Amino acid sequence: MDYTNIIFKTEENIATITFNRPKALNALNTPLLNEFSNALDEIYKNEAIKVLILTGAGEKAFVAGADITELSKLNALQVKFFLKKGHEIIDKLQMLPIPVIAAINGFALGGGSEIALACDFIYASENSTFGLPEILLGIIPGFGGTQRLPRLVGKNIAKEMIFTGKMISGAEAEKIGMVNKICPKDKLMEEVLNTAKNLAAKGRVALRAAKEAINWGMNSDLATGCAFEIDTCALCVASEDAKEGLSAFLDKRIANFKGGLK
Ligand code: CO8
Repeated sequence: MDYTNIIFKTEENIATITFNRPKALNALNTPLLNEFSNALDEIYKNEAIKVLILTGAGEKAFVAGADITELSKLNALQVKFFLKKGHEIIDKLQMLPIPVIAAINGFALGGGSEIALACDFIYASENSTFGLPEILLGIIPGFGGTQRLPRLVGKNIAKEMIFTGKMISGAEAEKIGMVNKICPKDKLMEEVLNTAKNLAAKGRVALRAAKEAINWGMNSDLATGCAFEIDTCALCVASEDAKEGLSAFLDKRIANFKGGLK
């Protein structure tokens, strides 16, 4: 597939998807969502890729939401299909078996915040702005915001953001636990890449297991989550990276993880 609404590149073992409609502040229209979905499928199939970074093209935005121009022409049934497509893609992003870091370089509004909420870490530049402003359009978040935001920051903070539609700075988003780290604008990608390289050097099986245990556990009760953790941790022990990690400790040397799937 040719990509025009996103830029998809892989350097060494780190993939980057850049949302690329800067004239519309990278708003999510159907062609962009199709390309994003296809790129995620490519990443699923490519075992060499160990970390994914998401960011936005241009100086102003990560993603300013779903494309309001496109949405305003749809009837309720068509909106339902559009939203279902969005949910399927964002679920696929969340379930990706590798770490995903959102590098927020400006506005992350509506669908932009909702994509970030499905990532594992959110790093944001000092000039970033977050918000779920759908209420100001007479609608509500439709790409998972009413579900993922309260799970991350708590029910009442999420309600305040969603009921008022207010925008908050990256620094405020960090304070409420939505953002992992705030970086100077010109250092954002450097910081994100440093973290991505750190993660890429870890055992792939263990990273995947940790991500699954946390994601599934957060959606279940404590006992179910702990039972899942026991099984997943035990399975990790069968991996070559675990053999390497455990024997490196006993040999008093630094582990050299190959990061394979065995
Ligand atoms: N969709 C389409 N175009 C957009 C969007 C968007 N979400 N955001 C910005 N643009 C376009 C503008 O129309 C403008 O285009 P043009 O130059 O052709 O007029 C261009 O991007 C630049 O934008 P502005 O001139 O507005 O830039 P400012 O710096 O003045 O303002 C803002 C930046 C504050 C980000 C402003 O553009 C804005 O408020 N954008 C909309 C943000 C928003 O409401 N996002 C939520 C969208 S809804 C959603 O994500 C989920 C919907 C699910 C339910 C759907 C049911 C129908």
